[in-house]
Amino acid sequence: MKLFSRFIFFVILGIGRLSATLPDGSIAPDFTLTDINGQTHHLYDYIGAGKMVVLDFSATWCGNCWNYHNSGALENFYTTYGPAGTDQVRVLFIEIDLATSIDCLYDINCPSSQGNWVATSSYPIINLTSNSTSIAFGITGQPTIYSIGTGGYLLHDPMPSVATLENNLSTIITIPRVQARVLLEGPYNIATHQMNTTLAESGMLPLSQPFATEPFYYNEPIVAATLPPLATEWVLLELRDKNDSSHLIARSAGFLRSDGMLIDSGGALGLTIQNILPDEYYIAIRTLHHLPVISASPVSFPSSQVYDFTTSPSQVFGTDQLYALEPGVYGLFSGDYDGSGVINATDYNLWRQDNAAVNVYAPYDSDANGVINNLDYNIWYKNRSKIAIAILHLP
Ligand SMILES: [Ca+2]
Ligand SMILES: [Ca+2]
Repeated sequence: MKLFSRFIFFVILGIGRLSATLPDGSIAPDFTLTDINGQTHHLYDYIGAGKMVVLDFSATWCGNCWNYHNSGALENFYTTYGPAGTDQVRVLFIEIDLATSIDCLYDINCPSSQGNWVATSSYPIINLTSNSTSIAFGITGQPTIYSIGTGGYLLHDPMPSVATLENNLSTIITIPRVQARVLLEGPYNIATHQMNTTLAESGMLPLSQPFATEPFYYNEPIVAATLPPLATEWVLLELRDKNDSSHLIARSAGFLRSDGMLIDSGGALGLTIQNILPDEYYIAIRTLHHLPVISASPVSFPSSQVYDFTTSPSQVFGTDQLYALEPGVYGLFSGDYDGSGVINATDYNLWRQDNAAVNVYAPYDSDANGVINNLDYNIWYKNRSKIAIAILHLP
């Protein structure tokens, strides 16, 4: 039985492409699998939620697998860092031999099985009914154990100890950030070469992201406990498909610091993006009142680099999409009060209906100072008929 099972396993794998253990740093292929208790497990959901996922590809007849299983390393690791512990980790045992039944996992009427695998495992057990997952993960022997971190990167360790797994946890779980620098025409101050922080200083800048309304409809509850130092204004970040920049992949909201650096609601540089695998993406930036822009080309993610929208008009896609704030320094055009991507009479009408307000946080506040007056109109007038590239227009 044991030999027969092994024979079947390798014959079936042999039908697929030549397999090899995936090299460290590969992106784990996605799967959705159902465990022996009927629970489904979607790998990218776990990765997107910031969990490290450990996959133990084993077979019930495999002696090395049984020895490793009984070392308790995965069990101990799961107890400490799994859902009942710090909740940083998911562990999945994946039985790869299609010829072994669920009974073999319980060592019932299965002479080839090394023992009762279920009794010594509090983490989920999956009994594969197709080889597609084994093939995708390049399984050529067992056990094969992968640790998968945020961003989907995987590491292969033959039979990792708890210490090795803890090291993986500390090194591969870093939630990637998008880093960018953006200046806004309205609050930009030529004297200081920074953006004014008048909204924050006057208590007008909200703690909650303001993009839930039309036309953005971004409803993530992003709230700052307190305003980060030097926060100028909220921005909405978009990641778009490298092959089709009209395709929105993910969004997040944060602040621009007075020097243009994108910061999160806690003041840290960059914005975290959940559920995003390493790839290249276009970066687009929206605000309540400035014309949106998108990077000239796709940008690697994750990356330690800051994408700087301020250094040249060629940093953005399209012509005449950035305003020269001063020689060599560029910012977004102000005056798009309805976020449509076009500066026109519709925006002017929003300003006109409330053009003498003080102490407000309003999209028709061109210069983002909490006061609505002719200075805002003047900026709109200068920029009227400016148009963002079509894929950024919002209805
Ligand atoms: Ca508009
Ligand atoms: Ca104003």
